[in-house]
Amino acid sequence: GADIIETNTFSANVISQVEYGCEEFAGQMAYEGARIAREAADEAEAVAASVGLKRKVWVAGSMGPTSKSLSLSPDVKDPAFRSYSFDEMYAAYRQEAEALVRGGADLILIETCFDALNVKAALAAISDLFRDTIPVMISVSVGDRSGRTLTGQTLEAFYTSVCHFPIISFGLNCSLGAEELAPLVEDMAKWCRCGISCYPNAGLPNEIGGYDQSPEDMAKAVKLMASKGLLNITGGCCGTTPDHIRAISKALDGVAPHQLSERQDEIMERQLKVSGLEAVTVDVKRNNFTNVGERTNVAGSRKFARLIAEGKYDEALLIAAKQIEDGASIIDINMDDAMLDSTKEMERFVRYISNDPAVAKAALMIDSSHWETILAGLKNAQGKCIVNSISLKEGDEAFIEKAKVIKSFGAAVVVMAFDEEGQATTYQRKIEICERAYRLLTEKAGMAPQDIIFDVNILSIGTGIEEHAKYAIDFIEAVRWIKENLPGALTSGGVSNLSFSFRGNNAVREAMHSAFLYHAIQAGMDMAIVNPATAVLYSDIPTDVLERIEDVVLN
Ligand code: THG
Repeated sequence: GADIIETNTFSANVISQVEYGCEEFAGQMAYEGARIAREAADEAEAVAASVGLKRKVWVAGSMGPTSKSLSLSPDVKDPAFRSYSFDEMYAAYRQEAEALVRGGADLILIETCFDALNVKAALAAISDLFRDTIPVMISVSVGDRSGRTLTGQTLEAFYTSVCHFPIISFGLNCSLGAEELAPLVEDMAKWCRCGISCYPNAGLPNEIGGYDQSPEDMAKAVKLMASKGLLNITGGCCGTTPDHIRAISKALDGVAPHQLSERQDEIMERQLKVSGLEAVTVDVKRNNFTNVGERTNVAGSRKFARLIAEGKYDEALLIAAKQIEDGASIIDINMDDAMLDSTKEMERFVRYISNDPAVAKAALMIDSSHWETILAGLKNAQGKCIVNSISLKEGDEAFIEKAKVIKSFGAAVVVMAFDEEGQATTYQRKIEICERAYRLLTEKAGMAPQDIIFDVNILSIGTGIEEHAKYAIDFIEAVRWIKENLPGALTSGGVSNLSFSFRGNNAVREAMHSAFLYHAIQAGMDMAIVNPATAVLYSDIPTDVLERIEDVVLN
C-alpha cells in the first residue's frame, strides 16, 4: 500500500563506506539501489494497470546522515577537531544524489538527520546538481522526547537552518514510536511551512533491541496523529514490516492531510527567523527589539582580541556566554585583524561555539570584510546565520553573486549602505543605495525580503566636525524610509560607533546609545549590534543630561 518506497542506499556515500573499505563502490551502490527500487515500483504500477487501475509509486532516494557530524568534535580534548569538512561532506552527498537520480529516484529523502550542518551540505550539493527540479524531503531523528537532535538543536531551529531550500516535507523518523513522536509532530504544525512527514519505529525497543508493536497498534497510533490533521506523509522505520505498512495504509484511507492555514503562512512569511540550537525570531512588531552582542569582535574588544591572540578560546567563549546572559539572542563574531588569520580563527571559534550549549543556543552573525572568512563561518555553523556584510562597493555583479551564495547556505544578510563611490553618509545616498540593493537582491538573487537587513551606517557624532552633526538623524530618517518603502526588509546598525569621540567616558556613551536607540526604534529599527551589558534605560537618563544628549543626537 505504499505510494513511496525508499532505496536501500542509506549509507551509499564515501564517508560511510570508507569504514568498510568500500568507498570506491559508494556511487555504484547508490545507482543500483535506485535502479532496483525503480524496477519494483514499475512492476507494481504494471500489476495495477493489468487490472485496469492507475497507480503511481514514487522512488525516494535515501541519503542517511553518514556517521560523522560536522558540528560536534569526536575528540573531547579538541573542540575544533572534525573528521570531515563541509566541502568533503558536500562532495560525498553530491556523488550520492547524482547517482540516485541517474538510477531512477523521483525524489531525494535526506533522513535520520541529527546534524543540520550535514543537511546544509547535502542541500547545497542537490541545489548545484538539480537546481529546484528534484523534490526533497528532510526527516530528522531526535535523541529523546525533548525533541532535540544529537547535536542539541530543537526541531524548530533545525527547520530554520534548512527551510531556505524548497523542501516538499520536513519531519521525523526513527527515534521513537508513534505515540512518543506525536507531541513533537503537533508542535511542528505550529511553525512548519511545508509538508509534514513522520515515519516512526514500531514502538520502543525491547531489552534485546527488537521492536514489538503490532501492525494494528502502530496503525492506530499513526491514525490518531493523522486524524488531527498533522500529517502529509507517513510510513514506518525500524521494526516495521510490510504488514505494518499495509495496516497504516488501510487505517489512513480517507484521512485528510495536513494543511497550512493561509493566515499562519502569511504571518510566518513576514518574519526573519534565525537559529543556533534554538530558533530566534526577529520580531518586526518591535515590542521585541533584538540585541546582537558586539563583544566577540577582535576590533571591538581589547580583551576578546587578547584572548584570541593568545589562543585562549575557552575564556573567549565566556565573553560570548556573558553577552547571551545579558540579553543578546544573536552574537556578532569578527576576527578581522592584520595579526590574525581571520579565516582560520573564524572556523576555530565557530567550531568551539558548537561544542558549548550555553553559547550555541544563540544565532551567529558572521562579521568580516573577507569573503573567505564569511564562508568559513557559514561552513561551520549548524544554525541559520546572518552574514555581516555585503555591499555594492564592487558593483552589481559581485553583489548578486555573493548574495546567491549566502542564500544557498540559508543565511540572512546585512547590507551596508556603500557603493562604488564609497560609504553613504547622507540621507539621500543611504536610501538610494538601499533601494538599488533591495531590487537586486529580491529580483536577481532570489532573496526573501525578510532575509535582508539594511545597515545605513551609524557614524560618529559630536566630533567637532560640522558635516558629522547630521549623521544620527540621517540614519534614523533613512531607517524610517526603508521601513515604509522596502517591504519586508529589516534594519540594523552598530550603535557603539556613534560615540567613538567620547571614548573613556562610558556614562556619556551609554546615555547617547540609549537616546539614539529610543528614537531609532520608533522610526522602525529592528535590531542593533550593542554591548548588551550596558543597557541604560532612556527613562533613567537625568533630564538635564538627556536634553544635551538629544541636542547632539537629533542635531
Ligand atoms: N555595522 C555592522 N557591523 C559592525 C558595525 C556596524 N560591526 C562592528 C561594529 N560596527 C560594531 N561593533 C562594535 C564593537 C565594539 C565597539 C564599537 C562597535 C566599541 N568598543 C570599545 C571602543 O572601541 O571604545 C572597546 C572597548 C574595549 O576594548 O573593551 O566601542 O556599524 N553591520
